[in-house]
Amino acid sequence: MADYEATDTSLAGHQAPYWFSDAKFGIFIHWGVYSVPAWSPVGKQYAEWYWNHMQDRNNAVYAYHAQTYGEDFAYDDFIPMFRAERFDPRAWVELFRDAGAQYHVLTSKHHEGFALWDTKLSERNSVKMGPGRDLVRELFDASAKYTPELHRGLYFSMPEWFNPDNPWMGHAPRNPYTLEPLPYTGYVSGKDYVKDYQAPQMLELIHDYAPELLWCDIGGVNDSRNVLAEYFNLAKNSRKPVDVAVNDRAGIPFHDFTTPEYTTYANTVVAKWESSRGLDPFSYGYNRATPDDAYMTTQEVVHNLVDIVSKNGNLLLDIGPRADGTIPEIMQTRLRETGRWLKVNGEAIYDTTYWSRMAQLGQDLRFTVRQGKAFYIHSLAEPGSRLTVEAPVPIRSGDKVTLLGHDRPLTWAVRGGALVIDVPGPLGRPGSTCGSSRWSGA
Ligand code: FUL
Repeated sequence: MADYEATDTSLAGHQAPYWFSDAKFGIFIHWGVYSVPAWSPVGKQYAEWYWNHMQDRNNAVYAYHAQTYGEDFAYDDFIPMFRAERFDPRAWVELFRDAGAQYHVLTSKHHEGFALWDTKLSERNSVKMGPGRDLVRELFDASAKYTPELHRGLYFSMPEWFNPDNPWMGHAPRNPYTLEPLPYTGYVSGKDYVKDYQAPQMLELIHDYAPELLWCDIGGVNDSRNVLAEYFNLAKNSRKPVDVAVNDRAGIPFHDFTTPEYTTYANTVVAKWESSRGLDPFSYGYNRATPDDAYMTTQEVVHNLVDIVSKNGNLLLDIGPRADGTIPEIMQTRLRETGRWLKVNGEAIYDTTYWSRMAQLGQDLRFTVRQGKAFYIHSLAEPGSRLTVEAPVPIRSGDKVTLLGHDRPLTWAVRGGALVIDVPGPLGRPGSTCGSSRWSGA
């Protein structure tokens, strides 16, 4: 196949790779300078937007910041407090693996413009300031070494709110209380934002870190046609070709998948999609104000995952580490419990496809298929001793029905056009009441 060209027609020939379609479950990590203040009204707005929120006198962050740090304390004064001193990349990736995730996506740079890798395009990065470490490199190296089965992705914000060269968004930094101009720490202005900075940064990531997934954000001004053509060609022509994926936020029409945020699609969408959200009720970055009992329960995670997978999506579940690099206990617990559910039920999730006739939504049932091998019924509600499936499902006499995690086959019958399965006791397992039954042709 010829190389990709920087045109919409040529890029349109690219598609989400199989690994991505099959992976179903990834971990999103929002980590940056915003992890230092890590505050927002709970469940209302994203904590990683702290800098933006503090500029607005009507936002709770504006008052909180003045009260907690003082009006003279600039956002960039948080940079030296971002130290990552307890960051243990091996522990991170092993946690992701134990969660049953198949890929991870770290914010290489969020809208605050602070890069977590050793970018040569600016000193506003984690090697020159703050941690003094190349956090992307360390995570990727640990992942390649200890969890080679996980796919490695990077989030990249196309605009930066307060980059003085960014023609499209925001304004150069100012003290929100006095409106005095402030420096954009580590950055020398006067560049062409896209040509001299944004696109070369993306290419640095692509060439030096080889992410298998590029999770762009916000779009806006860009040189994405050229950047992505180069990305695809590099992946395709490398000695060990890799299949890479790009989302729909690079600022051009082309994409491999769409990205509903803190929401999912109501029905099956045949073009590949991935829904992201935090374990936090409404934040990707860590919010110190969120009480443990406001986080998603494991049952909610599992239900979300099953619902999304049954409609052809992936779930990219986000955690927000603290500034020191530790992952809050509640997030670790939720991930490990999800992993325990997936250990038993993963065969009904990974490598499956959606059932063309969709979910039995009213009945809290979801379906997935392993082509030619098995059909899975997921019950999001506790069915009691009998599970009735009214939706037309592909069962024939002689087929065997089992409940994942139980050995013995279940008895079933077709009554009045509905499939009725006898259920052996409650489906509930610690942290989850989602049972998946498999049946395969006898
Ligand atoms: C959004 C960002 O503004 C949020 O902070 C977060 O990164 C989310 C995944 O994408 O557009």
